[in-house]
Amino acid sequence: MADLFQAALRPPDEYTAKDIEVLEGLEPVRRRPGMYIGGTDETALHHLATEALDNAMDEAVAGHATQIDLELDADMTVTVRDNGRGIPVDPHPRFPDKSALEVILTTLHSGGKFSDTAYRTSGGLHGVGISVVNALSAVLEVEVARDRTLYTQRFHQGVPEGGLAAAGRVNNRRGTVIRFRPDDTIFDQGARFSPARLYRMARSKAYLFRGVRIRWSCAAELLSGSPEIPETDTLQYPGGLSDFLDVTLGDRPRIGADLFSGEIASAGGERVEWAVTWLDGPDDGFVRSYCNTIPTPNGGTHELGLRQALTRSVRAYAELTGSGKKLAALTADDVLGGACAMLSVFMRDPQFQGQIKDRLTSREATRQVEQAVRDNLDHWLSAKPAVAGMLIDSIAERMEERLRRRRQKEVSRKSATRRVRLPGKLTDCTRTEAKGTEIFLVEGDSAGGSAKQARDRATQAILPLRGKILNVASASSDKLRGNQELNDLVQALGCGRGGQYSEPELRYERVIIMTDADVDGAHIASLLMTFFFREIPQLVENGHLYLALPPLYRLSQGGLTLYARDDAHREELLTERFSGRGKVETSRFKGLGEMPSAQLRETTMDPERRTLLRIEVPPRVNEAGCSMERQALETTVETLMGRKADSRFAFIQEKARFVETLDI
Ligand code: 0RA
Repeated sequence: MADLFQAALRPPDEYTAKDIEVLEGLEPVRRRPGMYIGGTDETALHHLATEALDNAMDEAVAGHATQIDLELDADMTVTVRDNGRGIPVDPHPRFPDKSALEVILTTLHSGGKFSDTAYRTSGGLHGVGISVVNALSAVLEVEVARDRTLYTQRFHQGVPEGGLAAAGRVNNRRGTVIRFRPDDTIFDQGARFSPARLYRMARSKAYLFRGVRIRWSCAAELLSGSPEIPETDTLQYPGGLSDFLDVTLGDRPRIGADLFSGEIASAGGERVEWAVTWLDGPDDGFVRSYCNTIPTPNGGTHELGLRQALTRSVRAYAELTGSGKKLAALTADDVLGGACAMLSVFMRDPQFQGQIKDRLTSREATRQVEQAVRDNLDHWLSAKPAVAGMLIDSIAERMEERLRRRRQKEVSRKSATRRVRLPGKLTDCTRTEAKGTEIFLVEGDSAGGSAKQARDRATQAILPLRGKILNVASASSDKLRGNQELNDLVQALGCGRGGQYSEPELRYERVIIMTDADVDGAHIASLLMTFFFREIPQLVENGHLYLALPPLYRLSQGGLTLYARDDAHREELLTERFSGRGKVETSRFKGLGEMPSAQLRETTMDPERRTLLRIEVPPRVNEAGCSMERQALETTVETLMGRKADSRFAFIQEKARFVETLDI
């Protein structure tokens, strides 16, 4: 095999038409690697290994592989081997002249998941796909043992060097080997993997999925700088997340000897696993969450479920045992502050958000996690009254400490003279530093009134705007500068605009556009987004701009109340969540101003329960110099919002075929 591998370093003997097509397919990846792996630095380089390992992990999580090997050679070749089903080698249904394997390795986003029955839960889908690893490798070699036959194929910078070859018979082996050496010319520091980083990554995967054994091996000469990393190791942890917490916490003092841990699997192969313990003392703990073994450092819906379950269960237990008063002002942060928690979910077709997809947004995860953890914690607490008592005391202490700090801050804030002049219409929040605060831009005074009632005074500010604001894409610059409404807005934000923008002076962490769930609301939101994009683009680029998603309908039947965003969502809820028996009371909100403040809080403003959309824009420049994606966006904004009505008209005509229902 070593010889074959050497041979792969030679330039390909011949290019066929097929190869050229493939080259075109992966060319964007080589041209702009940053778009696919988040940069060209050391972290980005390690994404290649993560992706290869995630693919093998998928096969294990789906129940088809039990063993994975991860090897790092002295020349920075990485090998990932699994004993799964083997990547399919038969002709691909959509490209009959190519094997499925070749399509998976040379097509963006095919990722092997072209049939959604292949995986029950899948991490690789979230990743960029093994084709990206291929595109960015000087050499990639794949071996598949399937149906007693060994197949091999090699690629050079993503281009096949010949077709898939049957390389012999194998009797007692199946699975996939991916062996690659990243392309030195792509990465800033060349292809230099850190053995420690790879080892830790493999170890965390083994903790996260206790059904797998990962064998590690690394060329000895790479290990001189990291004595703590073994040359070879077998990573297998039957205790899963609990083992991880035990090892990580060592002998730091905890409340109670036993961890609170458990696992709930549903029939469809979806699973929730957790391990939680609380530190004894004032130190802060941590929450680490994962979906399909992929870290979600930015949390998301699954973490929300955990927070809700822990908070509700602790509160209920305190009330049950007569110490409810002690926890009267309890928040999720009080409960989680001292907790060390590991949460791992496995789900089919997970949805992620964010530039590096590190936040889970699948809605159903919240309910699944909350239910699983809640029931178990209720039992756990009642079964251990002594531990539960200590826990409640410790959480109460945290809560008291938080209240004390808040009172102190309020006193010091009131005595400080305010330096900034703020517009009269702004209802500011009481917290003075920007972190954790948000400003809601709302449509009209009546919605502003409701929002004021619904807000959290400490962290949420409200600025009502007078209906339709100026369209900055078609206004003259004089008109723009003289516009009181927009000047007030900039004043409230504190950060200045255009070339004067100053990030540290931005007075809020999030700027949230909250308009009615109707066409006028959508228009106002578009005008505001245009304003920010044109006048304060840095604010958008830095991820501060959001859209709130208020519901359009409230549906209730018996004790069940649900909110629907739009007509389609209402239909979905009516058929899936309500029973056919009995009437479902439906009310349609005419606007945010009409909505009772409790409902506005619950559906749209409460950070624990709402959904926000973050407005993301491509960066102005990227590795290739000027960003084409950004250019395209500028053009779209000009077409849709600019002065030329005829280009807008052309756009509408061209896109009309995508309209499914027209609500007029
Ligand atoms: C697509 C379909 C099937 C398996 C795989 C991909 C697969 C991909 C990788 C990547 C690394 N190891 C892998 N193992 C399997 C399902 C094939 C079938 O139904 O037999």
